[in-house]
Amino acid sequence: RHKFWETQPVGQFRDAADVSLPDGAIEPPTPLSEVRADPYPLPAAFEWFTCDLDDDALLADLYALLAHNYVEDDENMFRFNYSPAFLRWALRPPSFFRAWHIGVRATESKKLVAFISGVPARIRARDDVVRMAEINFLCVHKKLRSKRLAPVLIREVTRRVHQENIWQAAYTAGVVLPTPITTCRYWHRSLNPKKLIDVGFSRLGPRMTMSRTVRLYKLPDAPLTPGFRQMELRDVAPVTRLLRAYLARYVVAPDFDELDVEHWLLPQEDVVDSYLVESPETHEITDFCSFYTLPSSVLNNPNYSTLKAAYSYYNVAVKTPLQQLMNDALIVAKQKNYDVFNALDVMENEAFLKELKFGPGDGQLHYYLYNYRIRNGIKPSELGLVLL
Ligand code: NHW
Ligand code: EN5
Repeated sequence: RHKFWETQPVGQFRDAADVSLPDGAIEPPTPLSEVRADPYPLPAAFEWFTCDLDDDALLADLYALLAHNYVEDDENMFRFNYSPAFLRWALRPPSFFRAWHIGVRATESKKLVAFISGVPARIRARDDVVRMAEINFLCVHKKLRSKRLAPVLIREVTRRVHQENIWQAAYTAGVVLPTPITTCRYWHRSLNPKKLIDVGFSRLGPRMTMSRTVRLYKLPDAPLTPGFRQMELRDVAPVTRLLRAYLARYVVAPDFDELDVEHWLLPQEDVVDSYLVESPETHEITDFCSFYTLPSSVLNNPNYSTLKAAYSYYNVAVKTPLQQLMNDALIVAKQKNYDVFNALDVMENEAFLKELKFGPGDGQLHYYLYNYRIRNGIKPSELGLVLL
């Protein structure tokens, strides 16, 4: 059934019932001298190409490949439209490897036709902090689909990760592969309901009029929590402490240090937004919330070409109730003109989704680990990891 995935060190469906298999690495590392030294062969007329994201022309080519060929919903109405600035942010965290930004181009025309990337991360599974690669942006041009190019890209990124003496990876996908550690649901909170209905992202509920719908999703003009403000560089240390203490509760979560927090959470316009609550009395940082910006192209609509979406990222509520904190996140997203606020049912998110008028989407997100077994998997609420 899975000609490629059956050959890989991932949980196999047939082993699902086997309780004797231990948690942890599925296969041991091999000596670095045994890691294949040269790239896997590509079909004739294509060549490997390590992408330099400092190069604005290359970044524009990568942006265009993804904007036209990356992930769509099941009815092909929307396609993710990651911005160039977002891609640069996502692909250049602390200690990134340039060799993990892997393009395939047509030898003759030099046109970029496929891509896969990895970035390094420390991810904790139970009490085991593991150096991993986070794999993302796997994309093959629509005209080259179903030619078994994806397995070649995956083998090549695996080889380059192994060359750095890293033997595990984390990735997410909308499709079922062997074997998810957990399966999450997307939830959506309308901020601009009229536009969402006009583009077919949502529907008018039964016995609802447009004006009742607009009223249902109305939000205050400004955040309600005293001391709610944007995160700044000076907040990196307290936010890191807050986040580390919080993520310690989850079975699988990133192990963030201050450099990671500065990179992943310091606000960057139209890329990532972070807010915190600073106690007006003690000036202590008590709570934190964040979202990233990932618009979708609206396919085949005469009136609109793009949807502006915010995606819930890492949130920590200690003193402020989580519901109130996330309501403020919705309010600032609305102020900034987002059309919809999306969230997965990970971490404690179930505790605010219904109350804040999120509705379940038609998409799922499956989480995977490569060469790392977690017996019986985990629940979405035990997952403290959000990938972009
Ligand atoms: S998920 C988003 C993936 N991208 C898209 O969906 C974009 C639109 N689609 C495409 O570009 C986030 C193509 O359809 C792709 C497949 C390229 C998806 N993950 O070339 P063939 C990520 O980026 C398997 C993994 O003929 P294609 C995460 C499929 O099951 N495998 O198909 C990426 C089959 O194998 P099987 C996927 O449609 C994680 C084989 O590919 C997959 O022309 C990568 C068919 O290949 C997916 N999303 O191209 C793994 N989709 O065994 C990282 C299909 O079933 C692993 N397949 O026969 C870790 C590596 C690092 C380890 C380090 C130690
Ligand atoms: C790698 N990092 O299916 C990610 N999105 O629900 C790769 N649905 O937007 C994998 N189909 O439900 C990504 N509206 C996998 C996800 C791929 C994209 C995807 C889903 C997630 C989505 C929307 C639009 C559906 C259009 C038709 C959806 C309903 C919203 C409604 C709002 C009001 C309250 C009820 C829900």
